[in-house]
Amino acid sequence: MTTIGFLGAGRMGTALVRTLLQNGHQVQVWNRTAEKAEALTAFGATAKPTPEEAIGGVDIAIVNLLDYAASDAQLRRPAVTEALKGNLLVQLTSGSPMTGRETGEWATGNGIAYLDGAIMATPDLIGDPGTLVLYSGSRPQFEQYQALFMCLGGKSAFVSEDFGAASALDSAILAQMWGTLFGALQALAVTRVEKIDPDTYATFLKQSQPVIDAATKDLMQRVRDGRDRGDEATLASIAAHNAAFHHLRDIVRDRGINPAISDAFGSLFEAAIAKGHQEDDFAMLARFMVAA
Ligand code: FVH
Repeated sequence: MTTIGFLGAGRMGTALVRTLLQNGHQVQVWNRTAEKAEALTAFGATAKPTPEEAIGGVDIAIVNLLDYAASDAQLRRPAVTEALKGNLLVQLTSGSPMTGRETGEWATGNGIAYLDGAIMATPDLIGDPGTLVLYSGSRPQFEQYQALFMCLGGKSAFVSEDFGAASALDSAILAQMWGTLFGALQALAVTRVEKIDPDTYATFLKQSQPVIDAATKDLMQRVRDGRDRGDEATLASIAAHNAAFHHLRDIVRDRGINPAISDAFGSLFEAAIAKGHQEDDFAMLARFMVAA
């Protein structure tokens, strides 16, 4: 089995280390607060007092710290960088596409193979067959250790050799999740001021979900294909959406709901209508999300 040097024993780091140990790998672990690394010895890990000792003589170094600032503060120390040379560094700290690319360039420049990862799960799901962890960077190294990566999440996948690709996908998927969560906050504010029982709302939402899912699928396909003009297959024009949106805006205004979320919706409708797109498809709003 593979010997792994692991930096980080927080909630996620602990879940990752325990899963690696359960799958027969040897893990040397360092954590800023040493007690958390020591706790992992009960599961077969070896606790190390410094990061350079944790990643010395291993096949793979895996990092899962709070952020890239914390990670860089360790990885860029000469003793740690030297210990990494000729090995594979797998970064499982959450980051942006920019930090992924910058770290990939730093690693490559120092003779370190690099994979930038994005964990699309909470610690309790690590090791499950349905768990997704995305990787980007060195394809040969992903393929060499694919079985190890798959033990952390059965749906794990290699995205591309662009070091930033995994984090870009992570942020896009999180954006769609936050859209749903903030939409739920808006909806529950309406149910609250209109004194609608939350469970009643949940029941009718579930019955409406196929309509929401179909509209989301149609939007994503239209944006992909550039079919954003109104056509015979348009489900609802911007004008139709905007007319219904104003009912929400009236509730927000009249019932004292925080307008932050509805203002965001309104700003996109107003921008598109100001440019004469009222009869175009909702997909036309995508043009107002990214400067041409
Ligand atoms: N928890 C989750 O569901 C998400 C799922 C998606 C991926 N994230 C990312 O994983 C990274 C770690 O998150 P976490 O939930 O494990 O966070 P904590 O339990 O707070 O552990 C943080 C570890 O980082 C160490 N640390 C913090 N600051 C420093 C520093 N300046 N120098 C060295 N180490 C530092 C901390 O050490 P300690 O406090 O125990 O001494 C923990 O080991 C994160 O990127 C999530 O976005 C998790």
